[in-house]
Amino acid sequence: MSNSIPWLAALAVTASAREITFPPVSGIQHPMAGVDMSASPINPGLDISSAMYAGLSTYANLPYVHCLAGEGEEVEPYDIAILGAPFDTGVTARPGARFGPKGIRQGSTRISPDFSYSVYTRKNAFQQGLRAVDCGDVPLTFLDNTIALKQLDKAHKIISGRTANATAYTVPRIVTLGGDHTTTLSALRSTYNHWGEVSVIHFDSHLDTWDPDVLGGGLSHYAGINHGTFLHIAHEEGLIRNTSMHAGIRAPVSNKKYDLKNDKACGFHILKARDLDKIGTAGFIEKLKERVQGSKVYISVDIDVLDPAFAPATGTAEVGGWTTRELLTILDGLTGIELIGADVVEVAPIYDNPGETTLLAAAEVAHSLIQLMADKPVKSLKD
Ligand SMILES: *[C@@H]1O[C@H](CO)[C@@H](O)[C@H](O)[C@H]1NC(C)=O
Ligand SMILES: *[C@@H]1O[C@H](CO)[C@@H](O)[C@H](O)[C@H]1NC(C)=O
Ligand SMILES: [Mn+2]
Repeated sequence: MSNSIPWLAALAVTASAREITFPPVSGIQHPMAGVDMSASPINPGLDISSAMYAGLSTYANLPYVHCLAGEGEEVEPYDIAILGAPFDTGVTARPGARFGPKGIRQGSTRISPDFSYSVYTRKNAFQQGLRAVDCGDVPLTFLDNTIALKQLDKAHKIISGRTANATAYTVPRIVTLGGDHTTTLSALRSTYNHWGEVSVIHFDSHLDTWDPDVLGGGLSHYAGINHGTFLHIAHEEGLIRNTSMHAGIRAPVSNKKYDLKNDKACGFHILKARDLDKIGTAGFIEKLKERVQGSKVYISVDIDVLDPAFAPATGTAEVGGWTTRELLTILDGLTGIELIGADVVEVAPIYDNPGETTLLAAAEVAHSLIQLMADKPVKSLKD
C-alpha cells in the first residue's frame, strides 16, 4: 500500500526537482590527465585516464617501476628514483616512521608531474629531461636492525647500479622517503660508491653525530647504531667530507663540551634554528652554498627541523623550529649545487592531524629535492 505513504511521493517530487547536471568529467580532470582515452571505442567521449585520486598511490603520481626486479628481468630506465625505507627500530623516542613512505605518498597526491610548474621559478622538475619514478619500498625486517640495514644497503646498490635513462650521465640518483634517520647511513654508503666522499647538508633539530659510546653504545654495539649516531658512523666509515653542515639545530646535547667537539671532528659546522632570525633564509642559502662549494652534496632532511606546529608527526619533536615556507625557501635557494642523493626522514604519520600537515610538508620537501636534482645533472666517478 505504498500509495498511503504521502511523504514518499513528496520525496520523489523533491528528488526530481533537485536533479543536478554536472559539467563534463573531462572538463574538470583534463589538465592532469595522462593518456587521453576519450576516443576509446569502448566508451567514446568519457575520459577515465586521470589517476590523481584513483589507483594505488605513488609519490607525486609518478610511474611505479619495479626497480628491485631480479636478474634478467627488464626494468624501465630512470634518472631519479623515489625509494621508501620503512624502518623505525633505530629511534630513541616515539616510533612510527616505518609508515612514513606511505604517508609521504599520501601527502603528495596533489602533486602531478604535468601540473607542477612553480610560480616562483616557472620550472617543472618532472619536465626537465630526467625521468623520475617511484620504486616503491624496500622490504626491511623490523626484527633485526643489522639485517634491515644490510637489506637497505643492497637495495641502494641495485637501484643506483642500473643505467640511467638520460644519456648525459649514467648513475641514477635516489631520494629516500624515511623511515627513521638511521636509513641515511645506507644511502651514504651507496653514494660513496658512485661519487666518493660527499658534503652532507643536514637539516635537523638534533646533531645526529653522537658518539655511539654516548648514545646507545654503552648498552651494546648493536644499540650504538641508531638515528642519533648514524652521521658519526658515516664519518668513521669515511663516507662524508669535513665540509658538511647542520642547519636548524636546537635540541640539547648531553654534556657541556664533548658532543659539540665530537660533532666538529665528524666534519660539521652548525647553523642553529635561531640563526634564521639573524641572517634570514638568504643568509642560510649563502652560508650553505659556501660551505659545500666544489663538492658533491647529499641533503638529508629530518622533518623535525620544522616546528611541531608545522610537523607534529615525528618521533623526537622539538619546539622553536622553522615554518614550512622557510625550509622550502632555503632548499629551493640551493639550486645549482651538485646533489647526488637526498632524503626526507622521521615522518611518523600516526602523530599527524586530520589535515595531514606533516605529510603535505614532507611531500613538498621531496619535491624541492627532486627539483635540485633536475636542475643539475651530476657526473659520477665512472662517467
Ligand atoms: C628517456 O630516454 C629516452 C631515450 O633516450 C628519451 O626519448 C626520453 O625522453 C627519456 N625520458 C625522459 C623523461 O627524459
Ligand atoms: C679536511 O679534510 C681534508 C682532506 O681530507 C684535510 O686536508 C683537512 O686537513 C681537513 N680539515 C679539517 C679541519 O679537518
Ligand atoms: Mn635526525
